[in-house]
Amino acid sequence: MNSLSLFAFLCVISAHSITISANFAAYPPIPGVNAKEGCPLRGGGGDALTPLRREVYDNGKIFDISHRYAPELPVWESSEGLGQDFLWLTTSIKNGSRANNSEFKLGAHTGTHVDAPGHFYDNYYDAGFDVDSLDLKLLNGLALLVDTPRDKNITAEVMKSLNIPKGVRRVLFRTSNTDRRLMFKKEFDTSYVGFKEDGAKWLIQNTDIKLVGIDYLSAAAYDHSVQSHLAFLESREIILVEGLKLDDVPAGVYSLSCLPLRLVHSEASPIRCILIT
Ligand SMILES: *[C@@H]1O[C@H](CO)[C@@H](O)[C@H](O)[C@H]1NC(C)=O
Ligand SMILES: *[C@@H]1O[C@H](CO)[C@@H](O)[C@H](O)[C@H]1NC(C)=O
Ligand SMILES: CC(=O)N[C@H]1CO[C@H](CO)[C@@H](O)[C@@H]1O
Repeated sequence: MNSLSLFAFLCVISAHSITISANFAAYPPIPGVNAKEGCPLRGGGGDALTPLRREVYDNGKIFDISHRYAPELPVWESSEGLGQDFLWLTTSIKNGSRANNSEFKLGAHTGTHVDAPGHFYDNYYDAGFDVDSLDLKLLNGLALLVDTPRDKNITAEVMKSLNIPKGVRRVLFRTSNTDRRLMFKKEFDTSYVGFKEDGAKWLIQNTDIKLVGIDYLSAAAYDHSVQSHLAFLESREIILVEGLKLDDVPAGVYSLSCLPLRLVHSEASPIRCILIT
């Protein structure tokens, strides 16, 4: 028996005892507590001191669609990317402290993030329409991942051609930004694909979409940055999730879960999003 199958064997044993104690002790039976889930891989590391970093969990059951915060992450209108200095240790074990303690500093629109209505409307900003006021019911629920025509920005014509059925409330738009791996290039690229003003207006007038996800730093095309944001955010009903990582995820319907930080007074927040099949 190699060490991996021994480990799996021990997992089965301990999972059995979890089920048994769940039935007889203070806890009600916990659905889904089985050998696999009841025995986490000790932080994913196994015996080698190497963390497991994943994009996909459980053979495609969960897709992580947020980008990592790392120095190469592109930043709006910067050629330098996020750089090394956004995260640092304030006390460290190497310097004699009992623990490592880090601090970080990020623009609120860095990486995979969400926009609140206060982003482009100062009256909404003053009135407190911040990321803490965003509707978690909209940020979590059934979502459609669609591919847009690769040679175009998202115009009214493109929106029309996508034929997104009425009733669909959450759509993640995968564009050529994903093919071009723009979120993996530290130099900000203005030629990314996003919504033109007429595309944004068409979506608002002709669909029930209230959550718009996109695969680069802005839902709006660069040359319509202001116009498209104004259109999307005016009603305060539409949430923009930007900078999503949609690589290697089949198009289709998923259960989307997105959780922003409760940053009071902030018009944006980093957001962790996953798709569950
Ligand atoms: C460790 O101490 C050195 C020397 O005082 C200092 O330059 C460095 O910034 C410290 N680093 C951390 C992570 O505390
Ligand atoms: C999308 O619009 C940007 C300007 O905002 C432009 O640079 C880019 O070439 C356009 N992309 C396509 C595929 O038309
Ligand atoms: C456990 C842990 O996070 N250790 C880190 C403590 O800080 C040093 C740098 O001073 C890192 O190298 C360790 O990985």
